[in-house]
Amino acid sequence: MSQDTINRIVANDNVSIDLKKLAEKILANTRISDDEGLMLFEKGSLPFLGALANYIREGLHGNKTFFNRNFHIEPTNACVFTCNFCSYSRLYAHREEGWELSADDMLAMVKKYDGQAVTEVHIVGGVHPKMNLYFFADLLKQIKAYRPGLHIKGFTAVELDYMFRKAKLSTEEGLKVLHDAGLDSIPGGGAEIFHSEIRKQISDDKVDAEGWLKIHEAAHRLKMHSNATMLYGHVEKYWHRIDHMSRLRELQDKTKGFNTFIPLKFRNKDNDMSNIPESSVIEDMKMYAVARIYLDNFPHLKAYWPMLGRQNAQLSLSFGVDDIDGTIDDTTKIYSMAGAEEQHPSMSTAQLVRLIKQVRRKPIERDTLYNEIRDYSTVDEKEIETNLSLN
Ligand code: V47
Ligand code: SF4
Repeated sequence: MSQDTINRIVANDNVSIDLKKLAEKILANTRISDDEGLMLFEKGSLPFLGALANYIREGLHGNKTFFNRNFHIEPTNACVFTCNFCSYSRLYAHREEGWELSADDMLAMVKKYDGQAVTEVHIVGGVHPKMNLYFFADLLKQIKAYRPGLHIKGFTAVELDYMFRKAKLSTEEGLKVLHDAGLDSIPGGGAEIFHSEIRKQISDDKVDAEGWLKIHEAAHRLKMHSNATMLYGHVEKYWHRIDHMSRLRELQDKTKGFNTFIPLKFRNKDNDMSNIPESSVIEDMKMYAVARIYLDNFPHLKAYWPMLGRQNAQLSLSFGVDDIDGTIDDTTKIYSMAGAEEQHPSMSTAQLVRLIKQVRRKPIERDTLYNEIRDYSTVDEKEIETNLSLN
């Protein structure tokens, strides 16, 4: 977007003086306050927010849009916790309705990708009382022994907190056991909404905000990177979202260990919050845009396509997003069970590349840490068709 277009949007008569002043601050790359973030949510129109978020996105990454080749392993959906928004877990007492994979099953899943250029495995699941720290440390060692180059991003702070408490280890000790066994980085799940007023209503019994942040801080101190999520669009107010992002921005100032922020849209099928309507696409795009503007110290903003759908993921690339996650290969059930349109989420590299090119962005394959593996913008359609249809 040209500077002229931005100026025109910002100078529009319908934009209040306060918003105009705020836009000038944002265009000068100055950090905005919590109150200003709230003003964006409450008063910013979609084109206004989109123009500003896109300005920041293009300043950071130009047209580059990142994706990776990955798959998930979900060890179990039995869970000792009872988050009201979760459509996926089965209480441990009813685990016959779910699955529990053995270490051999999970290693077999890794072996399925022999000869395929995947770079990351994402391991998360329910919190199972018998799958303890040492079970997972052993699994990590086996995966690393089999495929040393595969980046293992695994276990939300919720799973980690439970494992460490059960093993009677401190956060630092527990993380060290897993890191030494092969854990490379930590995904962003389990953050939900930090503020206790909302957390009590939606996920009362798992690790609290302080515990979640402490685990990510300890991981960053061990030089492990991590991501951060926020589950939005249910009972929270805009100010709870700002409070959530404020705590993340503060920790990021201290450690610089977060790679990407991932707003997760609440999906309402088959869970205890099914009476709550889902947010509109306009609200979703506003969420991305405000996140891009507010979180000035997060290098990346991800739209997780299995949750949002392909077309909305494309749209989000004009609202601050620079990353759409990966090939996935139909290996996650968290969102399909919660009602996402993608019932079997899987995209080949060619499909991801086309999706990004269709909206005139530059597809860049990355690894988990955003090292660039390949720029596909100049690869011709024929090669994409013949060589990239496989994962
Ligand atoms: O913490 C569960 C969310 C998260 C629902 O780090 C739901 O790269 C919407 O964190 N509606 C786990 N969301 C998944 C996760 C994640 C996903 C992709 C990439 C990364 C990353 C992390 O899924 C949970 C929770 O916030 N979730 N149920 C639901 N009904
Ligand atoms: Fe368990 Fe995670 Fe579902 Fe909560 S969101 S019930 S911790 S699987």
